[in-house]
Amino acid sequence: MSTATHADSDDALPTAAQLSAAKATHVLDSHATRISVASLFDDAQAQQLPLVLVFTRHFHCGMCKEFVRALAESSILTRVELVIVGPGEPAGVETYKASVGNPPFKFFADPQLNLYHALGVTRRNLELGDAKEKVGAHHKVGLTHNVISSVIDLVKSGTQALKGGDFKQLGGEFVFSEKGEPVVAITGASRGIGRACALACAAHGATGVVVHYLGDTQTTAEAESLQQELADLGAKAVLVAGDISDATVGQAIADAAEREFGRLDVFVSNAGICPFMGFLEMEASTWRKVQDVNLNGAFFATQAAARLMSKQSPRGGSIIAIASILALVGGEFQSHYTPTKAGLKSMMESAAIGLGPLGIRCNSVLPGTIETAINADDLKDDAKRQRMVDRHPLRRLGRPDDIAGPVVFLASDLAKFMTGSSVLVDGGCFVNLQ
Ligand code: RM4
Repeated sequence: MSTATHADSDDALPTAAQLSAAKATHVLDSHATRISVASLFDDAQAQQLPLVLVFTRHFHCGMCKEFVRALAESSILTRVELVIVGPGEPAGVETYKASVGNPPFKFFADPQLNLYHALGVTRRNLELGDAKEKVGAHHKVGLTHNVISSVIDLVKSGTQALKGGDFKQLGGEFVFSEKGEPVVAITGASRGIGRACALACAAHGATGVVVHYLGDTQTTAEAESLQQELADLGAKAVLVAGDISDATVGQAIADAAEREFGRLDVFVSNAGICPFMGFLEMEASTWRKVQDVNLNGAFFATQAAARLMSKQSPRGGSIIAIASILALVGGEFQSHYTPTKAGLKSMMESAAIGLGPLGIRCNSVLPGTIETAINADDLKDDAKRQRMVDRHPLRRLGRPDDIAGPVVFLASDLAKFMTGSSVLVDGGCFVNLQ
């Protein structure tokens, strides 16, 4: 697995916390008007361009001017939203801009160095003083073109990244890659499919995970051990306990993502129960409980996640509901459960319509028979188990990890044109009629 390098130097990737700190700062235009850095991200996103911030050492620094002039001459212009930030006073902005040939970039002053400090741009740019022999590598003319080609490479790869002494690429299209820092929240994540998804997301680059779990003794112990496993993979996990049927728990999950990581990129609605029971024996309380956890709870948590995704900057995200093959077919002892799974699939289809224009994709995964605690009792019946195995062309039942891959795919930008879809992951069980 690869993790993002954390930013205690100019060469490192910015952390999610640094990005959110940066968005809370302001820079000044030449009229000394305060411009929020968050709005710079929004503007770039509206144009579907990555935002590249170029930090100058001084507005009067000759080498920085050369670097900016070289950027102006390169083909980078059409592919990024370029913003030059200098540590001087706003009065110097126009003079500086003229001295580099008035390129069509945005120029801002950051006299208090708030944005510099938020992103950790200090080492070469600010702390070296003016002594010529200490001037950083980025000031050497020969490197300017290398830096520009690295910017172009980054832009082509679509990754969020920070590299080199003088530029920070901080936005653009969200890519779930080793260089990104996606934040994921998963309900019912302490065990089974939810746990496998959390681990797979961390293994594929997520550095922040909100782990929701019920909160009894067993799931608490599971969540704590998952937190450790995620830490070993380089991801920070925040634990949120509670019954998902309570709408405040769904809100607490979104709040934890916002508080701890500044955003939420991927939400996996996974929590669900299935106390197997015949249709004639079904008690009203059991029927209601299953609707409350599997469908009502999923709705409230998904809505809270979507509200956060719709207001964050850059906006958007990917929502994945773990439904079931039983959204499509029946289960003799699952007449309470199958409507909730059909409901989840349907909910993603409807949510996809309203949330698509906000950059939020909504899809469902339909697992087949995956061996977890939910069906352990049911599968103790050897004859039934064998019958189920035989129906699978792949000749085995599923494992939680079988579902994690398709979830990571849907979470990632590889699935960027998928919304409102449902992906059946069942080892071929569904199609095996005769
Ligand atoms: C799954 C699948 C399994 C069933 C569980 C409870 O969605 O249908 O076969 O046992 O639900």
